[in-house]
Amino acid sequence: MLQLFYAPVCPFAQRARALLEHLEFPYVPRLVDLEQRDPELLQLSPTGLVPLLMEDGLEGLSGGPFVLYESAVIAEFLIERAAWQDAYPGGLALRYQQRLAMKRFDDLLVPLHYRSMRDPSSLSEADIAEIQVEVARLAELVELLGGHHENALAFHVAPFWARMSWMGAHAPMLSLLVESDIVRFWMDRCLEVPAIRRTLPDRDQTVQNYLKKLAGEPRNG
Ligand SMILES: N[C@@H](CCC(=O)N[C@@H](CS)C(=O)NCC(=O)O)C(=O)O
Repeated sequence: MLQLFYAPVCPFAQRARALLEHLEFPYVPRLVDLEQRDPELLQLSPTGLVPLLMEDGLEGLSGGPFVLYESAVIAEFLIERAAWQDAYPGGLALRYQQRLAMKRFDDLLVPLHYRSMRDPSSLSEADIAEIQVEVARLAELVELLGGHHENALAFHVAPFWARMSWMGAHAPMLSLLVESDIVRFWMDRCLEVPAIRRTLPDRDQTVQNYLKKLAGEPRNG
């Protein structure tokens, strides 16, 4: 049986939870309080982060339980296990452009999003130019996919898009993403996928959490 350690507020964890639901895997949800260091999670994962997926029907390393952490890896595991054919629509080139966009989303856009929420003035001209290149590539990709929005790329970005749009003016990255109508409309449609919509956290509580966290953090910390 699969078990998922998650926190509703966490967009990375939502990726895994929404995929579990979309692909109709039976699983045990294990709610984690991010304010407390969960001893079981810390024992299972070297990062101590959510999401963490555990499967007691598979063998882990060193005779331990089979665990996966890192949302992108968990997503690949679930996609492969469900043999989800539509996860990456298109031919070879298009499939790998989607994977590349997902990697750039995590490596570039997500860190800059968090950093710019903490300190909007930290976004340099070079950062903005880099973001704009990725947004333009994403728009092109969405067009090539004919707007298809029930795929791995959608589950990857939609949890962040929801939270970012809820944060409004507190999320400087938002204004760069909405420069592309194609990207904005597509991301809004991704939020209509039932498993993504169902696994969204409470909006007001999430915004309050972020604001509290931002107020408590040093601006360049
Ligand atoms: N790269 C990781 C990031 C996961 C992550 O940052 N999770 C955060 C919540 S959104 C967490 O568990 N934070 C708990 C902590 O820092 O103690 C992934 O993709 O799964």
